[in-house]
Amino acid sequence: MSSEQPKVIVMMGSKSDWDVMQHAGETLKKFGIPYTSRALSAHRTPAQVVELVSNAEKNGAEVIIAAAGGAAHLAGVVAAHTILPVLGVPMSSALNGLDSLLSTVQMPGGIPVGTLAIGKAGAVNAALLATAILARKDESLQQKLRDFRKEQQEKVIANSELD
Ligand code: RP5
Repeated sequence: MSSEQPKVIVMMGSKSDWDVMQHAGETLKKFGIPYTSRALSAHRTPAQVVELVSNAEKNGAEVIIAAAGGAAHLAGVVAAHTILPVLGVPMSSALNGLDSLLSTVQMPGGIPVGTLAIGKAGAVNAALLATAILARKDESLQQKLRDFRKEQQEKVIANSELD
């Protein structure tokens, strides 16, 4: 979490998701984006989820990332209570995250959840997508995204010879 007003809220259904979701936080930090992270569950703490999400817009948040595993309804519940873009990250589970993926991605038409990959890749990509959304009205963030892509490309090229 940073001291500035959070632009991104990183929510997850349980503290046990943090090992993976910290990668979303680290990625947002890399881009200098103020965020807050909260472990709140759609079924264990429904009132707290609704309170946080329904005040998010007026508190200055612009994107919400919501991660959950198993019967993963957190992202859908979050999306039901805000018009902010909601990015869902399925957590690994007893069924290797397939249940989480389907629960998160299969939103009936009308309330969208932009769903990313299961686990760490999804956590990182949710943060990158949140960055891209914020970058639409922030040129310095656009440049940071370009620099990030260039660095990534250079690393792959530098290590492309395998034998
Ligand atoms: C979900 O159940 C959480 O998002 C987590 O992925 C999973 C297991 O939670 P714990 O039992 O570890 O708290 O609600």
